[in-house]
Formats: sequence, C-alpha cells, structure tokens
Amino acid sequence: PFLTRLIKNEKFLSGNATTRLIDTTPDLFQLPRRRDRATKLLKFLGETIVNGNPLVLDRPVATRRAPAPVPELPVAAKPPEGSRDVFLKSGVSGLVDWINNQSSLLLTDTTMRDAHQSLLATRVRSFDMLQIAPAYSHLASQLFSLEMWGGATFDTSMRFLNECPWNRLVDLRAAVPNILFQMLLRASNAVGYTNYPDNVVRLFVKEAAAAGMDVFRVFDALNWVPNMRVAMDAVIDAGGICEASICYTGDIQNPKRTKYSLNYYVDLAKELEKLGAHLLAIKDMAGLLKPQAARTLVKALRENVGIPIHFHTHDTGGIQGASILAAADEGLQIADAALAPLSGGTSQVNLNTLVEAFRNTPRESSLSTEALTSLATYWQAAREFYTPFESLVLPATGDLYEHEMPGGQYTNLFQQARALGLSDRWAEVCKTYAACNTLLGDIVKVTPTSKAVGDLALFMVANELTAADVLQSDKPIAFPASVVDLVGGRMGQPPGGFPQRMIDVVLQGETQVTGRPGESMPPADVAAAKAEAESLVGSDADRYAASMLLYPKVFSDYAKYRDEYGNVSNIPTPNFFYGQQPGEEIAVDIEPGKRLIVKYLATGQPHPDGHRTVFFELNGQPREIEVIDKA
Ligand code: 3PY
Ligand code: ZN
Repeated sequence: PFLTRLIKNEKFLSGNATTRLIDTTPDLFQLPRRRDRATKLLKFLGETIVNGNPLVLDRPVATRRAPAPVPELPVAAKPPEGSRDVFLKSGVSGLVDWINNQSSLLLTDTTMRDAHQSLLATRVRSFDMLQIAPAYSHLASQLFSLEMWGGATFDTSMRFLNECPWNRLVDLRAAVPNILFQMLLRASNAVGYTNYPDNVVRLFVKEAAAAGMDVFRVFDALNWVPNMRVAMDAVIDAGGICEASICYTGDIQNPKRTKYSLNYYVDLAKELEKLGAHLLAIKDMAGLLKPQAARTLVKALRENVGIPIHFHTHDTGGIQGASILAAADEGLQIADAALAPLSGGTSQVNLNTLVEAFRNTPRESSLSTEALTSLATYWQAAREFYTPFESLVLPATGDLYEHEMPGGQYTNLFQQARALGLSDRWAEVCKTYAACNTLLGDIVKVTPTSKAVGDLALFMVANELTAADVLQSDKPIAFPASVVDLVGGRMGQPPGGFPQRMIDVVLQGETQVTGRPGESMPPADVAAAKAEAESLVGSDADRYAASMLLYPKVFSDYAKYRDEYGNVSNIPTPNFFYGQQPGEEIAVDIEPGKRLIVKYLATGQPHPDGHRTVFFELNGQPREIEVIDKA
C-alpha cells in the first residue's frame, strides 16, 4: 500500500521527489492504521457470528433486531435555538440570567448517562445515542441539558463496549449543537475511582470542554470542599459551566440525624458559591430527599445562595416526583429526569409525565407532549436491545433510608452479592451496608466511597463478621483495598474524620493521609502519557493522554482491540451483540459518507485445524473470513 501511494504521489510522479518527500508527506505512512477497515469489520462480525460476543455470553438474549424508530424531523436544516445558543452568545452570566428569567421548571434529560448507568449497567452504546441525537436537537430544544457523559460512562465505553468516549462526545456534539451537554465529574476522582494528581484532573477537564462539554457537575464523594476546588477551578478556567454539588445524605427531617443538618447543607452551598460555582446541584444520589425535606432544603438554599439550583434525584423509593414538585414550589430552577422507558426505580423520575404534571401551572415547560412521546418511543425500543443487561427490579422499602445506597449502586451491589452466592442474603447485605456506614462514622456514600462501603458490607457478610467483631478484633483483618483507601484518607476527609477505632483496625499502624491527596501526589508525566497514547492510537491529541492517565490498562486494551477490529461503535447494536443472521444485510458507516454494505451468507463446517470460513458479500463482492471456532 505504501508503494501504491508513492507511485500515485504527484511529486514522485513529476520526478522532483527527494528523500524529503517522505518527511513532508506524512500521510504516505498513515496508511497501515487505516487500511483494511472493511476486513477488520468482517473479522469482528465473523467472530461474533461463530463465537458470540463475550459481553453478552450467558446472559438473557435480546430478541429485537428491528431498528428503534427514529421520529421524523422537521425539514428545517437548523434546529431551533436552545440553551447552548444562549451560553455561546451570552456566556455563563448570560446563561445564569436566562435561567433565572424562566418561569418554567427547566429539565435535564439523563437518559444517555445516569439512567442507563442505573438501569442497564452503563451499557448503552454510542450508536443508539447517535440515532436519536438529531431528534433531540430538533424536537426537544427546550431542554436545559442532556446529561450524556461522565460518571461511569468514560470507563465502561472503553472497557466493555470497546468504543472511544471522546468520539461519543464529539459525534453527539455535532448532532446536537443547540442543547447544553452535561457531565458528572467526580472532582479529584475525575471519571475514575481514586484521586488523581491535579494536573490529570485539569487536563481531563480542559479536553472535555474542548471536545464540547458545557456543564460539569462536580461533586466530592465526602462533600469535601478542598477536593472539589481543583476540579471547579479547572472547569472555570476551561470556560465551562461549573455546577458544584452538595451530596445529600441522612435526613434533615429526622431530629435524630444531626450530622447532615439543614445548616450543614446551607453552609456547604454558600462555600461552593463563594468558590465560584455558577450553578448549585442538590445531588441526591440515593433518592433520600423526601418531599417535605426537599421543600425545606430548596427554600433555605434559595434564601441563602444566589446561584440557580439543579435537583438530581433517583426514584428508588418511588416518591421522588413529589420531591421535585415540592422543590419546584419553592423556586427550584432545574430538575433532572429521564425519558419514560429509562425512568423510575433506581433511575431518575419520568420526564414525560413530569412535564405533564406541570402542564397548565406557572412552572409549565414548552416541551411538547408529542415530541417527548416520540423520543420515548425510540428509547422503549432501544432498551430492548439491552435485555442482557437488565437486572432484577429491587423495590425499595423504608430500609432505603437506613442503608442509603445510591441508585447506581443498588442493582450493581446485588449482582456482586449474587456472584458471591449471597443473593439470598440480600436483606442482610443491606443491613450490613447500613452498619458499615455507622462504623465509618456516617459518611456520604457515592462513587467511590459507596463502593468502599459496599465492598466492606459484602466482605463482612461473606466472612460472617458483625460490626462488633470488626471493632473488637485483636487479629489483623484483610479488609478490601477500597476500604483501606477510604479510611487511609486517599479519597479525602469526611466531616469530623473517621472514627479512631476504625482507623486503628483498618490501617493497622499505616499512616493516614490527612491533607488533600492530590497535594502529595507528584504531577503525572503528561508528555510521556502522550507519547504512549500516540504509540497506541496513532494520535498525539491530548485527550488520549488523558485517557492514558486515567485508565492506562483499559485504554491500552481498548487501543489493541481497535487495532484488531477497527471502530466497532458504528455497528448496529443487535449485530454488535449477536452478529448477523444468514442473508441479513447491514449498512455500517465507517466514516461520514463511507458506508459499507455487509451481507452475511453462511458459515462453513469447521476445518481440521478448528477454523471455519465465514462467507460475506461486501458491497456486492464476495469476501471470506477465517475464524477459529472456540466451541
Ligand atoms: C457516579 O459517580 O457515576 C454517579 O452516578 C454517582 O451518583
Ligand atoms: Zn445519579
């Protein structure tokens, strides 16, 4: 291929080529990586047809193959102006004024992030988001924002779906130019599970903003402001919209739960406002903010902070719609919700019916019923592709307010318990989770602290340990690494610190980090990460250095996969999970305007060496792929 390019090169043909031609014409060399995208695609499809996709192996099978119905769009080439146009034209302060001037309760649609993170193990693929993205842009431009990135999506898109999170952001941005994009940023933990050096957090935020992210919801898993500061400053410096969060835990209505009081939240909010937050999020990750408490909290926050308030909650307990309504009565400006088919339970409140609840009230939104129904119809069908990742619905009872498990963790921890053979002891796991929280001094539980509490709960149930056993143990206990990290201060400090007895038992003499973990970490070597990322993906873009620094192993595995199979994110989901059926023809856009038509014909009998030949037609031409049958 290099020679083919060389003999087609004009300079070379003109006879004026010098040895510098190779230096000045770098794309002569860019061929190998881009070569054979079709072969890579056929290899992926062939292997999936013969051996299945390991991602869905031994899981319930999705039977839907028909594409999810995309609503017809208005003929206008340009979508209506939306919140992002306000931001681009008038900046953050213009946007804040615009928010304050709305009579409607503004809404964020979380379908493409938290909803599938909470219901479908974060497995929704870019393909299914991109199909419906233009419809959002044209039909739902009145939304405040789309939450479509951050949280677990960064990791899982590479780790499980073998796709690039940056491409998801860039492609969606191109498809939805008018609505603000929003992401969840775990402060110093960025989109990971542990504190990173400050320069990694800054690099990541800068790249995310450059790739099209607008609103960064920054939270710290212990509500520890020093940890939030670095991320907040990074967002402000990058020109993003800084939405700082107070994570809600406990119960301000319960006179016995005094640690996380109304004053605690109001003081925290005031501090975040002082640090330059543009918006304030009430991040109710476990759905604990009861309706009357929501009223009290929003009222107090409205009286004490000037920035707009954005309420995020999970409907695990089934009554969070009432909390949004109560908060709206007190002047809440923005609420999170998810389109009907991905709403409810551990996910967000139903956006479609929430909009109708406000219809003909002063907080009515101009979002149209029909438009939202058409988006929901799409997601109803698209959800069917993800049957393998559906989990048992675990109805919360009053015990939700005891264990306070975040929506995103609830089903996940159940799966972990099941994997350990503890599913029959789920009620005990929940009780132990609550006991662990008490052992740790009553802390905020959200990624990554919630993971540590969950790990501890499973560890204690599996090893038949009670809280008293832990506290009274005179022998060293081999606690899970996340618990040692947490109590060791590597996730930051909870209000009041950890109980001394837990420090002694867990750290066994090891010293605790008491300052901000990022302060004592040497800066990461960005240049080295950049070079390594370039060797893996052939691009020195800083965003890949960020991927490398955040998830070295996951990113390099993804890069290797991509070398072998190409970009698999453009394959329709049923074919991505299950390959093709004989005679089935699919179109795969390998880049804008470059479409491959792949028809699967048949698979031959195994050869003596274990290979099978898979027969395709690629753009009408016969093609064969040899695949090892692993069965
Ligand atoms: C995350 O950190 O991913 C969360 O959704 C926390 O609520
Ligand atoms: Zn959430």
